[in-house]
Formats: sequence, structure tokens, C-alpha cells
Amino acid sequence: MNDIIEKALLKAGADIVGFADVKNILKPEIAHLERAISIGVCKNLNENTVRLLDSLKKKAVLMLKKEGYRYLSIPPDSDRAKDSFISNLYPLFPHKIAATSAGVGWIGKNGLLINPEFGPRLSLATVLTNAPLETSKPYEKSMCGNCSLCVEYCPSDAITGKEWSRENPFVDLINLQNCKDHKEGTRSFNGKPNCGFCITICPYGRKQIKSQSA
Ligand code: B12
Ligand code: SF4
Ligand code: SF4
Repeated sequence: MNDIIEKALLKAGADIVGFADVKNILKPEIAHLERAISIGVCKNLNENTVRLLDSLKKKAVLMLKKEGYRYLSIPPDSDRAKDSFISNLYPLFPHKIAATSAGVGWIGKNGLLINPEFGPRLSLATVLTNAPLETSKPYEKSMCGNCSLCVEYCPSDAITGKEWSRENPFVDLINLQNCKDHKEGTRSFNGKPNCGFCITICPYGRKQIKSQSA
């Protein structure tokens, strides 16, 4: 079933699809769903990207449903979907856990999921399921090495320079208040708070920016 799902999602616009074993990681409310499908697209998280990720999630869900499996589909902009009963479950499972566990990437010093090919430029969505999918080897530690460009150039000094590992995954990487305060003053084209300099500066996946703008 892995192959069918992966091929269908890549064909429909995903740049990467990973499969994770999330048994023993999940909170009790969702512990019956032991697999996660991590879906990434190499685009800024704007309205079009949210729409694309939503359609990719729906595609995965339809395939799981057809085979009689259970699922919980977590939207990319989970923080904006606050008004439904199901949205109470979203904070129980951040997208980055699925992505590192599926071997899609590691958590960089900038606190973001870094994929060797796309760098931090992936926007993410997740589908949890009880389908017995085959899974990949998780990333165990950060591969940032000696690089500290994001630490040096973050305009709000939010990035502490500490390193993520699966053993110690909630280490203090980012001073979130600094980041939020800075973002409030820096609006994107659609009027929403934005910055993302820690994405632009990361050497991983820089060539993807060129190929996107070509
Ligand atoms: C709230 C939120 C914010 C807040 C707080 C950020 C934060 N780090 O908590 C603010 C407004 C500051 C923010 C800023 C940004 N955000 Co934001 N944000 C979110 C949101 C909605 C929830 C994150 C959250 O609270 N997670 C809970 C905490 C506990 O987990 P976490 O920090 O996400 O990740 C930790 C765990 O995953 C853990 N972990 C990883 N692997 C494993 C494995 C195991 C076994 C375990 C136990 C744990 C573990 O390590 C991580 C680091 O400690 C997510 C969407 C989502 N539902 O995930 C997007 C999301 C994290 N944001 C995203 C982006 C792109 C940004 C910005 C770049 C936006 C911008 N252009 O300015 C900045 C970057 C700031 C930065 N350097 O982190 C993307 C990240 C994509 C990527 N490649 O990583 C996400 C995933 C949205 C998406 N759908 O793509 N964001
Ligand atoms: S989004 Fe901007 S302010 Fe926030 S951590 Fe990244 S570079 Fe720093
Ligand atoms: S800029 Fe360097 S230190 Fe920061 S996340 Fe990218 S590789 Fe890691």
C-alpha cells in the first residue's frame, strides 16, 4: 500500500512522502493510530499551499478509507482551525514528529524540519492511520554540523544554537516570543505576520529556490 499512496501523492503535487512508526509516541487519545504519513511540498505555507496540502491529505484519506482503515488527518494550518471538535486533537501531534520519524529530515538549529534535498523549504501535513504501512528509519540527530548561519543572522536573536536529537527532542531551540514579536512587525504580501529568514539562509535545498523561480 506504501507504493500506491506514495506514487499517487507525488503525481498529485507532493515533493516528498514518508511513512513513520509512531507507536509509543502518541498521546492516549490517538494511540490507536500507529502509523503516520508525512507529506511535504516545497513551497511557502500560503493559501495555495494549504489548499494543495489539503487535497493531498484527502487523496491519502480516500485510499485508506477504501481499504477500511481508520485515520486522523492533521491540516497544515492546524493553529487556524480552532473552531471544530476535531481540532482539539491537532495539538496532540505536531507535523515535525511525523517527518523526523519518517526519515524525511531532522530538526535544524532553526527549529525547522530540514530535508537534505529541500532544506527547511517543505510545508508539511500529516495523516495518522492504523493501516499496517511499512516504515522508514527515523533521523536520530541533527545534521547541521558546524553550520550556524541561522543562529548568526536571525533578526530577533531567537535561535539559541542548541542541537536537536530524538533522545532530547524538546531542547530549547527557539525563543518563540522573540520570533513572534519580530514576525508581528514584518507582514507578508497577504497581511499575515511573516519572516522566514531562517528558511532563506539555510544552505540545504538552496538550489530549490532557483528551480522554483525558473
Ligand atoms: C505554533 C506554530 C508556530 C509558532 C511557534 C513555533 C514553534 N516552534 O512552536 C510561531 C508563530 C512562532 C511559528 C513560526 C514559524 N513557523 Co510555525 N507552526 C506552528 C504550528 C501551528 C504548531 C507548532 C507547535 O506548537 N508544535 C508543538 C511543539 C511541541 O513541537 P514543534 O516545536 O513543532 O516540534 C518539536 C517536536 O516535533 C520535536 N520532535 C521532532 N521529532 C520528534 C520525534 C519524537 C519521537 C519526539 C517525541 C519529538 C520530536 O522536535 C521539534 C523541536 O523541538 C506548526 C504546525 C503544526 N501543527 O505542527 C507550524 C509549523 C511548525 N511552522 C512552520 C513554519 C514554516 C514557520 C515559520 C518559518 C513561518 C514564517 N515564515 O515566519 C516560522 C519559523 C520559526 C522557527 N524558526 O521555528 C512549518 C514548519 C515547516 C518545517 N519545514 O519545519 C509548520 C510545520 C507548518 C507547516 N504545516 O508546514 N510557528
Ligand atoms: S522566522 Fe525570523 S525571527 Fe523567527 S526564528 Fe526565523 S529568522 Fe528568526
Ligand atoms: S542554517 Fe545551518 S544551522 Fe541553521 S538549520 Fe540550516 S544547516 Fe542548520
